[in-house]
Amino acid sequence: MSTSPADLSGLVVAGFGRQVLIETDNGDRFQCRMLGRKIRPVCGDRITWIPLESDQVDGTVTGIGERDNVLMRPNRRGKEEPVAANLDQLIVVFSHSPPADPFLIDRYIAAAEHLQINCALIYNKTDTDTGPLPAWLRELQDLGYPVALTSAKSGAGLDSLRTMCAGGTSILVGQSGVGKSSLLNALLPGIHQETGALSDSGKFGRHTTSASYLYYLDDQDHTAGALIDSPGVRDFAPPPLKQEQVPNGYVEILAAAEGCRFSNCRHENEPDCGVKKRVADGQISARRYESYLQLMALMRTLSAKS
Ligand SMILES: Nc1nc2c(ncn2[C@@H]2O[C@H](COP(=O)(O)OP(=O)(O)OP(=O)(O)O)[C@@H](O)[C@H]2O)c(=O)[nH]1
Ligand SMILES: [Mg+2]
Ligand SMILES: [Zn+2]
Repeated sequence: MSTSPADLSGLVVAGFGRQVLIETDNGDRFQCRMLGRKIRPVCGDRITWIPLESDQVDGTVTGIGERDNVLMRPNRRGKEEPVAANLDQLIVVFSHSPPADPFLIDRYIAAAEHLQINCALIYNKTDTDTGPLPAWLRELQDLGYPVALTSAKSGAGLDSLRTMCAGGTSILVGQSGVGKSSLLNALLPGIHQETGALSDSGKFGRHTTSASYLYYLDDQDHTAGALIDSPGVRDFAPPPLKQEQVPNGYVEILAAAEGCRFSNCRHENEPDCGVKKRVADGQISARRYESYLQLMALMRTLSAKS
C-alpha cells in the first residue's frame, strides 16, 4: 500500500462505503475504489490515487493524508465509524418539526468542543414558526454559539448560513428531517441534480442513503468554504465521548470548575463544587447542568457496557 510520487492527489467529496468520489485541484471528479481493506477514506479526506482502466471505477485510492480531526458516530450496530475528516466547524440544524431536542444539541456541541472546532446552530423551517426563540436557544447563544434562523423554503437566513461557512469546511448534522439537504439545495441550486445523477449512474448502487457529500459554496473560490451533508437516520446518534471528555464539552462548566475544591471534581456529588454553586445562583443554566449530568450518566453506562 505504498504511495509513490507518481500518485495523484485529491479530496474526497463523497463517500459510499467501499467507494468514494474524489475531486482534483482543477475540479475534475473521479470515482475510486480502495486499495486494500485498511484504507477507509471519508468526506474531507485528502488522498492519493492512481488512475485505473475499468468500467466500474476511474481509479484506486492508495493512501489517506494525515487528518487534522475526524468526526465519529455510532453506526447501526453501535460501532463507532468515521463520518468526515478535516473539519473546521460543526453546524447543528434543528427545527420545530421534528421538534428540537436541546439535549441532543448539547451533545453535538460537546463533540465540537472535544474536536476543538467551531460550532454554530441553525434553526430551520422558520417559515412555519413565528414563536419567540426558546430559552434554551438564547442560553446557547449567550454562551457564544452563533445562531442563524433559516428557511430552506423561503430562502430566509441563507446569507447568514453562507457567512458561517466562509473560510473552512463545515458539516451539517442533526436529526433526520430537519432540512439539512434542503438547506444545501437552497444554497446551491443544481446540486440536487448532481446527487440524483450519481445514484442513477449505477456505479454506486443504492448506497446513496448512507453517503456524505461535500460541496464548495463557490467552485471558483474555495475560500468561500465547503459544506458537508450527512444524511440518514443514523445521524440521530451524536458522536460518542469518553466520560472524562464530557466536562470539556460544556464551556461554562469547564470555566466554573476553577472554583471547585477538588481538581478532579466531576460536579456531581462532591462538596464545595464551584459548578453547583453557579447553578444555585443562576449563573449556569439549570437545564445545561441537568444535560451535563445526563451525558455523564450516559457515557458511564456506555463505557461500562464496552
Ligand atoms: N416548511 C419547510 N419545510 C422544510 C424546510 N426545509 C426542509 N423542509 C422539509 O423537511 C423535510 C425534510 O427535509 P430534508 O432536507 O430531507 O431533511 P434532512 O435533514 O436532510 O434529513 P435526513 O437526510 O434524513 O437527515 C422535507 O419534506 C423538506 O421539504 C423549510 O425551511 N421549511
Ligand atoms: Mg438529508
Ligand atoms: Zn465541581
